[in-house]
Amino acid sequence: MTSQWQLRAAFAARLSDMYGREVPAYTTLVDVSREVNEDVLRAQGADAERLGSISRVTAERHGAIRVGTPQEMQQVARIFGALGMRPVGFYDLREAATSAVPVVSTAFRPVDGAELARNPFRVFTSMLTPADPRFFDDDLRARLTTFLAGRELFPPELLALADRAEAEGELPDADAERFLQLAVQAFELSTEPIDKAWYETLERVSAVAADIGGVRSTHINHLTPRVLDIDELYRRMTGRGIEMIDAIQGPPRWQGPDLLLRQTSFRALAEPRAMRGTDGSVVSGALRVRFGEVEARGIALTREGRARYDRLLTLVDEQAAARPTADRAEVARSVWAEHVPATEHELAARQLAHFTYQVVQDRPQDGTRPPAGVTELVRQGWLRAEPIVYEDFLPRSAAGIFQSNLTGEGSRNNDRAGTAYDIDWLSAAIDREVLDPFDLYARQQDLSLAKAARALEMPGALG
Ligand code: OOG
Ligand code: NI
Repeated sequence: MTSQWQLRAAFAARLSDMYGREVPAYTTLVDVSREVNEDVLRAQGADAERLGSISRVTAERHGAIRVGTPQEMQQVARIFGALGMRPVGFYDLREAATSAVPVVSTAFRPVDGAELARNPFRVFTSMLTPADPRFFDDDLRARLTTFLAGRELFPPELLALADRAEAEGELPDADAERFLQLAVQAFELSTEPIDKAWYETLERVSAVAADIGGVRSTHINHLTPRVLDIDELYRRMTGRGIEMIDAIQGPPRWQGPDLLLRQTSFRALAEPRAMRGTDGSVVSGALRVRFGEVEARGIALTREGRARYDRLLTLVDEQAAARPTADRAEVARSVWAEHVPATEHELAARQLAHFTYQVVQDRPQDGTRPPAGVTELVRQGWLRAEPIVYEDFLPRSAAGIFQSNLTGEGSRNNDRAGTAYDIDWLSAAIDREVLDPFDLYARQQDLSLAKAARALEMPGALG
């Protein structure tokens, strides 16, 4: 029998092999990430593993895929459900982007600590929003909807195996093998000729819309390794002559602990794709849609911490706009130094970031009673705080990554009102609850505190 986590690990590994064959520069990115991680480990020792063991970090990947309809999203949810991955978070990239990125997204990932430790594979999954009149007029919407309704991304055999794996928690080895083959195949780049006129019609609205709705299949857009020093990675990739996007998205490099998520990518590469012209002839064309992204993960922020992060982004925007010659990263660094506590201890005490708490086993046992309150318990050596790693994504960074890899701005008509989508809409559309990431981190923290309170025989909740 092959269990869900084994399916997940095998799927991630095979997807990586497949993507490495399709996009050789990805293999370079993985190699450079591994070299950087080894160097950081050598330089920092155990500190380098504070946010995850080196074996987890080395194996860690997130993928990105894009689909066209709620039905397709629901099928994706079944396939990832088979791998023990649940939808977490709702990202509205239409609002986070200034150019035309007509998608809303979620991420499928394991949610349980033990499952994340076994294999943390996650997939950022975006769905096109044809109903949004800011991007699509009635005629184009009708054509797009018909086109999407007429394609099949995932064969029924794959979905049936997925449902079984989800319901039973495992698959017999032969079925697991079949499931993995079909699942990986579903995300390969298709060689079927693309209808050039249709693709270009959509491209005028949005390159993302064309990538999703201009073809009859889906594909993995990128597969992202995790690196312990993303600034160093950026330098080394540039040194190898690989063209990176302009910036590292997310928090700036600074003196304090790594927070949330920092991401960057190499620019989308031209890939040969067969194109069919209006006269029916097939020619070899090229499209730039797939890129190579890399990320560094930090500590999960609380709702309050995240609200502060969002406010600081706005503050950095304002200050950078007021000082057009200043380097944005420098501006961000000084804003952070001023507004973000620079130690884990302070972040915890001010409830800006999430931690789990363990009772210190070798604390002095002289019969004294523990003090009240988590901060004091940590300060006086009763509890140890371990940071919880951020397992999710950031809408503004995601929009930045999308935009820096688009060939054109596309078009959007901001005079029209957008169609509203939210986490509840998405839950209903895919027929399963899209989980709130903040709740997941809070639950993990609260469980550890409840356990600590029991161990210390402290009645009532800590926190
Ligand atoms: C997704 C872009 C966002 C991330 O890691 O934030 C993303 C896409 O290009 O489909 O991958
Ligand atoms: Ni990504």
